[in-house]
Amino acid sequence: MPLRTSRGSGQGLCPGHLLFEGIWDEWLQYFPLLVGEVHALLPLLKGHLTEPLYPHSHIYEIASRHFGTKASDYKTDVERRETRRFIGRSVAQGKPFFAYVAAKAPHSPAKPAPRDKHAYDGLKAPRLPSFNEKNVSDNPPWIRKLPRLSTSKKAKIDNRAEKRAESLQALDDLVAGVVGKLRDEGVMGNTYVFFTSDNGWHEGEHRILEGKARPYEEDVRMPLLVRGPGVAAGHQAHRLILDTDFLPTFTDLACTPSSPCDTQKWSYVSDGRSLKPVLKGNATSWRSAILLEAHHTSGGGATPAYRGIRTNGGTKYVEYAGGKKELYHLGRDPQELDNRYPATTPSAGLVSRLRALKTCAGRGCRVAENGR
Ligand SMILES: [Ca+2]
Ligand SMILES: [Ca+2]
Repeated sequence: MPLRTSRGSGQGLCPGHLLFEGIWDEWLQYFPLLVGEVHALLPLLKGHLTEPLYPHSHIYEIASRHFGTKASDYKTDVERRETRRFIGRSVAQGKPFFAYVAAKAPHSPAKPAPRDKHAYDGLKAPRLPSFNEKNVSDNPPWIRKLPRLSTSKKAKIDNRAEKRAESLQALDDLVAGVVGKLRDEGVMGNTYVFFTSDNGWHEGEHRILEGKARPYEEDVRMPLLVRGPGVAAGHQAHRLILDTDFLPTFTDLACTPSSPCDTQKWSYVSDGRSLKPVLKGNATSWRSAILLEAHHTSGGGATPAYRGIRTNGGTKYVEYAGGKKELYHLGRDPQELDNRYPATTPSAGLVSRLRALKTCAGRGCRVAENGR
């Protein structure tokens, strides 16, 4: 269960060369850019561009290549083909390889591949108990002021859900193509495959039409699927995982005595921790709480900046800028329908632990997460 946090040095896994310098010597790297702005990396990195599924461009090291609008230029398909080519080339050269394949789908505009555009005609978004939440009298004012979803709003949500599901068909093809290539090349027994996402998404839950970056489970909880040597098939691990864990995990798995890494160049303390013991099923201790935080979130139900704690026991306590608070017990209220604050106040221990998490730095964050 990976959850997002941005606390600390901010050095997690990012699509750049710096953090992995000295480990891998060849890169397959995608930077989806608008045609005509291939060299305009800065605005992209600042998040000012939206990325269509096509036309698009990919940067191969420092060279770039434009793609058109033919069916075969569909972005997810290009990524599947190029990743397979990269794997084949790497295996032929007998080199270790790392492919960070960050597909755009199902992100907006969620345009399906032509072959898939009727795959889920009529699909509706999930109607979770929190969908179009009936009672928001317990919620903070920015949720309270959201009207119940109208018929046209629900239709908009459903239309997007249909397109998202359809755009994911090509992603299924990508996953099958990559795993199939690893198998065909005979390297599956020595390769780890991680499948996850970078954020959750609202589709009408808590009356929020769309969006992310709030402290609710819809926003912060994502699947994490891993296969590889020593990972037992079907094993499930219910641990608090953060995306900052990926960098230390990948380096831990890749840097072995027979394949050492030049880690002396690293001048930072990772915010995350290696998942290797969790993957192998032999973790003896693990973090028991994490920090949730975000700056002001715009969109439906604009949310002030917040910092919150989520424990492995299922308690979530959030403090917003301006003084509003939310407290949920996920064990008996997994949909977060019943904010217990202020009828129930958080324990002093929980409050002080949140304070420790939001003020920690470097190795101190590990202590705060462990709670001892
Ligand atoms: Ca359709
Ligand atoms: Ca409620």
